[in-house]
Amino acid sequence: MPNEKLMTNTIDASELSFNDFKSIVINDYKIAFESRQASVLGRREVLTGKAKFGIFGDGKEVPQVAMAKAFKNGDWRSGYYRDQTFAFATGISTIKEFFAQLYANPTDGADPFSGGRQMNCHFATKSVNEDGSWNDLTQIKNCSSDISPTGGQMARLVGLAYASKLFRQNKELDYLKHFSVNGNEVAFGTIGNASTSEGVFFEAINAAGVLQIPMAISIWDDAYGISVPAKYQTTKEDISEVLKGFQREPDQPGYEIYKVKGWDYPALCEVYEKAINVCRNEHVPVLIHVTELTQPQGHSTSGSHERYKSKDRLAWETEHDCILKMRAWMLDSAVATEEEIATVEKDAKVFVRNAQKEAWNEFLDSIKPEQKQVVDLIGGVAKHQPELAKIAANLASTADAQRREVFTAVRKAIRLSAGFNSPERNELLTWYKQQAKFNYGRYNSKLHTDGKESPDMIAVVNAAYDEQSKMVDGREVLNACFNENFERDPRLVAFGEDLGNIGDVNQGFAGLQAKYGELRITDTGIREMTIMGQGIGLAMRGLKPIAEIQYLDYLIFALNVLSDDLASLSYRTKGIQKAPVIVRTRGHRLEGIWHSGSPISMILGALRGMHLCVPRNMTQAAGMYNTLFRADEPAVVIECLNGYRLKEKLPSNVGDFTVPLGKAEVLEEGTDITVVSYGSSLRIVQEAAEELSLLGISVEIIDPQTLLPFDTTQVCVKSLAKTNKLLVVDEDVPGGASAYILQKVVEEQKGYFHLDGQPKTLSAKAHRPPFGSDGDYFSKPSVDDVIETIYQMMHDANPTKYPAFF
Ligand SMILES: Cc1ncc(C[n+]2csc(CCOP(=O)(O)OP(=O)(O)O)c2C)c(N)n1
Ligand SMILES: [Mg+2]
Repeated sequence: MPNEKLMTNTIDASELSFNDFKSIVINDYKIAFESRQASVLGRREVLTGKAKFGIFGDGKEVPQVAMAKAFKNGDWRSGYYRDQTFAFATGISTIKEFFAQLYANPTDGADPFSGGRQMNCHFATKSVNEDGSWNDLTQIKNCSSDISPTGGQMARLVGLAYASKLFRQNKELDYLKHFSVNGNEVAFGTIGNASTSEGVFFEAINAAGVLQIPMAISIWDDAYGISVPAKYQTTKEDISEVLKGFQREPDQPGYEIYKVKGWDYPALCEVYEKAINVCRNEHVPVLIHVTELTQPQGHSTSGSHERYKSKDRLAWETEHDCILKMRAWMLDSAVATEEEIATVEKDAKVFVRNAQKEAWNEFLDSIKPEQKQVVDLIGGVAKHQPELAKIAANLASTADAQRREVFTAVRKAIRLSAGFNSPERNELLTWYKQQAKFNYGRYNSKLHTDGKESPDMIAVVNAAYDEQSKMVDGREVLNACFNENFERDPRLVAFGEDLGNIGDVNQGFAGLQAKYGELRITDTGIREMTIMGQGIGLAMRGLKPIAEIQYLDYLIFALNVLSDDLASLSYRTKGIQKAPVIVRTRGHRLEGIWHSGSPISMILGALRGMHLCVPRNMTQAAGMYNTLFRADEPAVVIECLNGYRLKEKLPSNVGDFTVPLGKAEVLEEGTDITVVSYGSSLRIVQEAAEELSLLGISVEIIDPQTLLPFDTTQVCVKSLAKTNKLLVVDEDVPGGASAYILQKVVEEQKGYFHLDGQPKTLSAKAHRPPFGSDGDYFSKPSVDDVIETIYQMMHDANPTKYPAFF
C-alpha cells in the first residue's frame, strides 16, 4: 500500500489557516528531505556492494513535490528515473518499495513496479489484475512504466494525453467509466534537459501541439547530461527559449510555456497550479521548464561529477540545492523554526534508515530458507561423497547469499555427483526441479499478459461463404472487416499517415472516416515514433488502437518505441500493465529499396513480447484482425503489399471469423519435400510447385501464418515425418527469419530426427532489392529459384531419378 502519510496536499490559500498552510509546507519539506535521505542511503548501498547500480532523484526534490500537488486521481505520468520524490509525494511508491527495487527483490509485492526486474526509480502502477482484467484507473494516480532510454517516455506520453481528448470529445466512450471522467485527466511528462536533444522529444512536442491534448511536460534542467554540458546539448543552451515558437497566440493554438527556478518552492507551487489548470480545463499542452537544478551526488553511482564539473559549478550547486533553499525560505518567511525543521530532519533520517533496513532484511529473508535447504541437501549427498561437503560449507558461510550463489552450489553438486546415485541425491534433484517453476515466475514470466483476453482464449470461428459471396479485391475484404469491427466496438480507433481522409494508401479504410468520424479514423503527421506512442498511450488507457506504419520499411523509424516500450511492457511490469496496440503495416514484394522490404529477422529479434502476423492474403489478415480486436495483447500485422488488388472471396462473416495465432496451415499436401514459407513468397512457392509436379516432385507447402507464436501445434514436424526434406523460403536476408524457422522446426520441434538430407533456406540476397522488376528477380527468391533449389535437393537424394539441370 502507498505510504499515505507521506503524500502531499494542494495549497489553497483562500481556504487555509496559517497552521494548515504551515503543516502542508512542513510535510512537503519532510517528503523532500526523506527523498534526499533515500538517495544518500541508496548510493551508499550500491557503493558497499548491496545493489548493482543506483540512479537517484537528488537535486530534483522540490519541483517534484510541487508537481505532485497538481496531480489528481486518474492522471498519468510518463517520466524518467529522476522522479522518486514525485513517486513518494503521490503515494505511487513508499521508501521501502524504492529500496526493494534497488535490491532487485523479485518476491511478489516487494517491488510492486517491476517485480525486481527494473533498475531503481523505474516506477509503474497497477493497471491490470492477475487475470488480465483492468483496474478502475480513475481512482488511482497512474504511472506508466518507466524505461531507461533517454527520451523514450515521450512517445507514450502523447498517447496518454490523446486518450483524454478522445474521452472528452467522443461521447460514445462515456460508458468506459473505469478509464476516464470526461477526459479530465492530464498526462504529466518529465524529461531531463539533455534528453530534449533526442529526436523523439521534438517529434512528441510537435505532435502534441498539433493534436492540442492535455499533456504537461516538465523539463528538469540541471544543465548537464551525465558529463556533457548544455552547450553541447541545446541551441542557445535553453530549451524553452528554443521552443518559443510553440507558444500559443490568441488566434493560434500551441503551448503555454512556463519557466521557473527549481529551488523556488512557492513559485513552483504557483506555476504548477496555474499550468495544470490550463492544461486540464482547456486541453492545451503546457511546458514547464524547471531551471537551476542540481545533482548533489552526481549523475549515478557510475562515477563522480567532480571529474567534469568545475569547482565554481560545484560550489554553485551546493548553494542552489533546492532543499537548502526551501529550508532557508521556510525560516525567512517564518513558516517554521529551526527546531521544528531539525526535528523533521532527524525523524526523516531514522524513518528512511528503518525503511532501507526492512527492505534489505526482507530481501535476504526471502533467500535464506533456500540457502538453508540447499546446505542441508548437499550435506546429505556429501555423506556418500565427502568432497562435496566443501560446497555445502562454502554456501553455509556465505553471508547475505543471493539466489545465484544458492543455485550455483546446487548445480555444481548435481554435476559432481553424477553416477553416484543415492536417495539424498534424488532429493537434491527433486528440489532443484521444483524450484524451476518458482524461478520462472520470478525471472522469466509474463512476456505476454496471458490473461483471460489472451488471443489464445478467443474462440475460433471459421470463415463462412454462401451463394452470394462475391469475388472482390483483397482491399475490400479488409475494408469490410474494419467496417464491421468499428460498428461493433466503439473503443477501436485507427490512425496513421494518409489513413483518414483517403482511407490509407491502399484503400483499406476507404469511406470509413466519413462514416465513423475523424475522432476514430484519423490522419497523422509523418512521425512514426509518436504514431506508435499514440497507440501505446491509448491502449494503456483502455482503448483499442490500430496504429498504422505506411510501409514495413518505415517500421524502422518506430522500432525503438516498439522494442523498448511496447514489446517489453508486460515483462518489465510483470504483468501489471498492458497495451494492446495493433500495429498495421504492409510489406514484402513491391518495387524499390524502401518499398519491398521484408526485414522480418529484425522484427523477430526486437519485438519478443508482441505477436507477429504474416498473413498470405487479405482474408487471412482479416481473420487475424478479428482475433486481435477481441484480445488484449499487442501485435504487428504485415499485409502483403502486392495483394490488395488480387481477387478473394468475401466471407459472409467477415467481421466475425477468426484466425487463431500460432496455427500453421498445410496449403498444399505433398509427399516429397516440406516447404515452409509465409506472406507473399507463398504465391511464388505455389507457382513453383505446379512446375515441380510436372517433374514428378510432390511439394507440401506450409504457411505458419504467424511467426510469433510459431506453429504451436507442430504442423511442420508432422509434415517432415512424411517428407524427410525441409526447405524454408522467405524474402528476408540470408540467415534471417529463415534461420529462425529452421531453429523452430529442426531444433525445437525436433525435425532433425526426420531429415534425410541437409535442411535448406532460400532467402533474398543480403542487399535490398533494386528498383524495377529485374531488380526484384535477381534479388528475391523467384519461381525459377524455388524450382531449382527443390529439384537440386531431390537430385542430391536421388541423382538417377533427378538428373542434374546444370
Ligand atoms: C537512448 C539513450 N542514450 C543514452 C543513454 C545513457 N544515458 C543515461 S542518462 C543520460 C543523460 C541524461 O541527461 P538528462 O536528460 O539531462 O537527465 P539527467 O540525468 O541530467 O536528469 C544518458 C546519456 C540512455 N539511457 N538512453
Ligand atoms: Mg540533466
